[in-house]
Amino acid sequence: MDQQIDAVRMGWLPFYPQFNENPIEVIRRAEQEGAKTEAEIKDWVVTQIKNRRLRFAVEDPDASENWPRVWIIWRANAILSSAKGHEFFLKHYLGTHDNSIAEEVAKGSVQEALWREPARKGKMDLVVDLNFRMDTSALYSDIVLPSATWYEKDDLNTTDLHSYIHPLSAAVPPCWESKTDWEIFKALAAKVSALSPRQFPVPFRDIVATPLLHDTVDDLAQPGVKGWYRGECEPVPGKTMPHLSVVERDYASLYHKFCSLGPRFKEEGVEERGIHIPIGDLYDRFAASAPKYEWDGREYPSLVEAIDAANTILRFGPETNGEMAYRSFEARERETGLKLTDLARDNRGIHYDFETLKAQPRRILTNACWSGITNGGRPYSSYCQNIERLVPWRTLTGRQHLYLDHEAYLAFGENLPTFKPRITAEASLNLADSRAEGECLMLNCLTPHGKWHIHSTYSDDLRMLTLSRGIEPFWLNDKDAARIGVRDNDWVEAYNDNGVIVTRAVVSARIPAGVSLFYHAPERSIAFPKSPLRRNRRGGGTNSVTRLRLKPVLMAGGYGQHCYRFNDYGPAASDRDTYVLVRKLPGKPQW
Ligand SMILES: Nc1nc2c(c(=O)[nH]1)N[C@H]1C(S)=C(S)[C@@H](COP(=O)(O)OP(=O)(O)OC[C@H]3O[C@@H](n4cnc5c(=O)[nH]c(N)nc54)[C@H](O)[C@@H]3O)O[C@H]1N2
Ligand SMILES: Nc1nc2c(c(=O)[nH]1)N[C@H]1C(S)=C(S)[C@@H](COP(=O)(O)OP(=O)(O)OC[C@H]3O[C@@H](n4cnc5c(=O)[nH]c(N)nc54)[C@H](O)[C@@H]3O)O[C@H]1N2
Ligand SMILES: [Mo]
Repeated sequence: MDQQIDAVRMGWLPFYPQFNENPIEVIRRAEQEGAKTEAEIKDWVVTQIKNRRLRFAVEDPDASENWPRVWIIWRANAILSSAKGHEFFLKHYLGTHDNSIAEEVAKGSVQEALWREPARKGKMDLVVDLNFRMDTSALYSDIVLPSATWYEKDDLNTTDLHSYIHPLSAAVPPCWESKTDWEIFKALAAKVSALSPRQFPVPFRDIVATPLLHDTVDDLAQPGVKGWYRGECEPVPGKTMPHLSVVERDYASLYHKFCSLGPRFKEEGVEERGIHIPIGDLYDRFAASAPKYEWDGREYPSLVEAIDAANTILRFGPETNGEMAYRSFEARERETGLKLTDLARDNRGIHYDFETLKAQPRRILTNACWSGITNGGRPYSSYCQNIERLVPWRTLTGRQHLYLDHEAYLAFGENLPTFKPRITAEASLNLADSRAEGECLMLNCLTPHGKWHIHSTYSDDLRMLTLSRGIEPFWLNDKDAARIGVRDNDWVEAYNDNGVIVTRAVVSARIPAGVSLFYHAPERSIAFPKSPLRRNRRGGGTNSVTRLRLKPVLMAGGYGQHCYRFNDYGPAASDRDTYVLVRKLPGKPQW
C-alpha cells in the first residue's frame, strides 16, 4: 500500500478519486485566491500539494471523501471474474454478507497510508451493470441495464491476440426492454445533459492528474527515483509528480458531444504509440459523405447510430484504412530515419467500412502502431518490424532489455531475470485464521483459465452444463485425494481465510501432488451448495479463495518502458495462485 501511494505521488500510476477534495472545488479555491490562467491554477495546486493542504486520496483510502461511490460495470463480470478477492469486494464495496474470515493485518506495517479502524464496509452507493446475462455482477447490482446480444446490434470486436476485425450485426431487434450498448450510453449522456445544469455550474473547470505516460517524453522524466514528499526534490508536474491539466467541462452539452465527431479530433489528429497522424484532410473528406449531426450552429459527422461510430473507427484506424497505415509509417520514418512506407504502399487504397466487414471479416493492415507484418497473407506475429526492419523497440534504449536499471527493480532484486521461490503458505497469510477440520489437506490452489468457457461466459447453457459433470469441479491428485478419503466425483469443501468453494472433486493423476486446480470463473449462481464451515452460507467461485496481491515492481514508472500506459502497463496481480485446506464435504450438499 505504501508503494502504491508513492507510485501515485511520483506520477507512476493513476488513482481515482484523485484528491481528498472535489477537483471542481479545488479550482474554485484556486480562483478565490487569485489564480486565473491554467498555469496559475497549476502552480497553486502544486503548492497546496507540497504543503499538504491538498492530499492524494490514495493516502487515506478509508476517509469517506476518498472512495468512489458509483460503479458502472460494462462488458465485465467485475464482482466475480475480475474481482480477485471476490469476498472482500462483497464486504468492502457492497457491504453484503461474505465468506472471508481474514483479519486485517496491515496495521503497524503501513507508514504512508492512514490506518482507520474498523475497516469500512459497503462503500458503494450505486452499482449499475450493463449486460445481456444475469451474471453474478448483475445480481449484485442496484440497477441492471439489459443490453442487446451480439445478434441484436451493430458493433465491432477485436483483440490484440489475433489479427481479425469482427463485425457484429443485428439479425433481429433487441428483445423486450433491452437496448444496444450504444443506445444505453447515449441515453445516459442525454440524461446527464438534461440534469447537469441543476447540478453543475455551466461550463466549469476541473483539475486532472495524469501519470507519466509511456511512448511520450515522459519516458525520460525520471532518471532516478526521488520523492518530492521526502524533500528529495521539488514537485514538478510531468517530471517528479503527475501531470496536471485544467480541463473545461460542459456536461450540459455531453449528449451533443457524444453524437458528433470533432472539432478537436480534426485539429489534433490521432496519436498512438509515439506516432502522431494528422487527419485534417481525411476528416473533411469523411465529413462530406458521412451522416451529419448539427449543434451549436455547426455540422459534424454524426455518431448517433452505432454504425456511424463503427464506420468512424474504421475510417480513422490505421488497422482498417490503408491511408492511415501509410501515414503511420511516414510518422515512424520521421522519428527513426528508416525507410518504412513500402510496408503500406500496396494497401494505401484499401479502406474497410462496416458493410465490407459484414461481407467478410478482414485482417488488420500492416501499420506502424502494431509491430507485426501481415502483408501477403502472412500470419500475425509481434515485433517483426523491430527485428526485420530495425524499428527501435519502444524501450529506453530502443533495444530489448534483459537488464532493468530502474531503481525499484534494483531494490527488489529483479533487475535481472531471477528465480523467486513460491511464497510459503505461512507467508501468504491465506491460512492464518483457518483451522484444519478432520481429515484435511493443505494444497496450492491454482485458478487458471477455464477450458470450457471464456471466464464466466459460455458455460451456462444446457449443452455445456450437460458436459463435464455440469459443474466447475475441483481437481486434485489421486494420492492426495486418497489421504483425505475423497473419491472421484465426491463433494469437497476447499477453504482459506479469503473464502470457500464447495463443489465435486475430479481425482486425477495428471494433477501433481500438492496442487489443486479450480478453473476461472464459474458463476456464483450455478451449482454452488452451502458451506458448513462458513455458517451455511453459499460458497463462492474462483475468486472466493483468492485475494489481490499487487507486485510492487510493476508499480514502478517514470522511466522508459516502465511508464504507465492505459490497459498496457500497470500492476498485475498474482491472481491465479493461493493456498487452501480441503476436506470431504460432510453429509449431502445443502442447497
Ligand atoms: N482467480 C482468477 N481471477 C482472474 C483470472 C484468473 O486466471 N484467475 N483471470 C483474469 C483475467 S486474465 C481476466 S481477462 C479477467 C476477466 O474478467 P471479466 O472481464 O470480468 O470476465 P467475463 O466473465 O468475461 O465478463 C464479461 C461480461 O461481459 C458480458 N458481455 C459480453 N459481451 C457483451 C456486450 O456486447 N455487451 C455487454 N453489455 N456485455 C457483454 C458477458 O455476459 C460477461 O458477463 O479475470 C481475471 N481474474
Ligand atoms: N478457453 C478459454 N480460453 C481463453 C480464456 C478463457 O477464459 N477460456 N481467456 C483468455 C484470456 S483473457 C487470457 S488472459 C488468456 C490466459 O491464458 P494463459 O496465460 O495461458 O493462462 P492460464 O490458463 O490461466 O495459465 C497458464 C498456465 O500457468 C500455470 N501456472 C500457474 N501458476 C504457475 C507458476 O507459478 N509458474 C508457472 N510456470 N506456471 C504456472 C497454470 O497451471 C496454467 O497451466 O487466455 C485467453 N483464452
Ligand atoms: Mo485476460
